[in-house]
Amino acid sequence: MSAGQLKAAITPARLLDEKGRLVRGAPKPDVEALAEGYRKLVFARRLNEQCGALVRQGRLAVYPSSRGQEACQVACTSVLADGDWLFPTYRDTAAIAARGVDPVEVLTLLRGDWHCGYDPNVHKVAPQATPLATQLLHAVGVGHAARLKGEDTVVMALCGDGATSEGDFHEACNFAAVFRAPVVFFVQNNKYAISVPLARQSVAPSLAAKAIGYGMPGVRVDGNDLPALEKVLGEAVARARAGEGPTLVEADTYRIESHTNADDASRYRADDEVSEWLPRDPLLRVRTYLTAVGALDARREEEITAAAEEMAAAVRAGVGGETPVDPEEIFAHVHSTPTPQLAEQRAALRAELEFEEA
Ligand SMILES: Cc1ncc(C[n+]2csc(CCOP(=O)(O)OP(=O)(O)O)c2C)c(N)n1
Repeated sequence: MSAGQLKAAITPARLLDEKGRLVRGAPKPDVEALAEGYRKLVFARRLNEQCGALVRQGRLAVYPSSRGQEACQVACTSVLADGDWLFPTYRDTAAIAARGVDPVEVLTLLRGDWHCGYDPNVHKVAPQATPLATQLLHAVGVGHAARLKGEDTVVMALCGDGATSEGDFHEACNFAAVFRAPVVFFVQNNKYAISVPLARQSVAPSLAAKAIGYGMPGVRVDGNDLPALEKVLGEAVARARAGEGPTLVEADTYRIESHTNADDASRYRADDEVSEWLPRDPLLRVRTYLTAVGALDARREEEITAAAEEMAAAVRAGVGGETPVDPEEIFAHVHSTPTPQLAEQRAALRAELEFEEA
């Protein structure tokens, strides 16, 4: 890209305003596609709620909720073709489900199992990454390899605002830009990295502005506006597919709940701040718009709610049961020949378990 084509994106792109009205001059969204998007938003919200309940019941070890970020979760998958890849983080369970993976399979990892539950190759969804930004390098590798093989695969790589401070983020962006890898870096800027607010994370004019340094376009979009997200991400995907290289997209959104169930957000942010974001709810905005244009009525709303309830019941049934866990599995699948230290630890654990059983 020439220097002239690059400029810092600061004002987020928007199609629907906070009251669910089309912004002046915005193209009218395809109502059928938006209605389907709304169904997915309701499913994502219901999944977040259900997982929160399962954590409180001790059925899930941990759940990083994407409540408030559901439009990002839906949009980043709806713009992908079947053969494209998604590289999610621990917070992107709802995105993986929106991609079509059975939520029960997705939740295997968060139940504390050692494998990711679903087959990444079948769904073209990488395992959820917990180490920050590592997945971005893997995503670039997959995209670059596809390009070398002459395939038109696009890779959607997700991360949070905090992850943009990682070295891996820098390396991934730089490599992708230099080699024109077909990657969309999608940063869900939810304003916090656990307790670290954005202001302590970066003083760049925006996170999208970081793209300039790598020589790729950076776009900022309202992360609670589903049609705007689909437009911006869709354009980035088309660019990548056409061989024009990566794009950095920053979604301006907010993490409504705590980082996880193990965190108490009231210790580092004011309730007022959360209250300010609640009316910007991504579901409300689409619901208001669809209702106003006559594409959503009480009957359709009931049908969607009933289907989401069915999904939640299936999640409860699938995750609810006790699964026998073999504690020795922690030593498996690491080395083909265990190190002497691991063998010693395994023997010590076995002796302790036998002692407890006796
Ligand atoms: C390399 C690495 N360092 C630290 C952590 C601990 N950690 C887990 S989540 C998190 C905050 C990440 O914030 P952000 O990237 O904004 O994503 P969010 O959780 O808000 O979705 C941190 C520091 C980690 N998982 N990996």
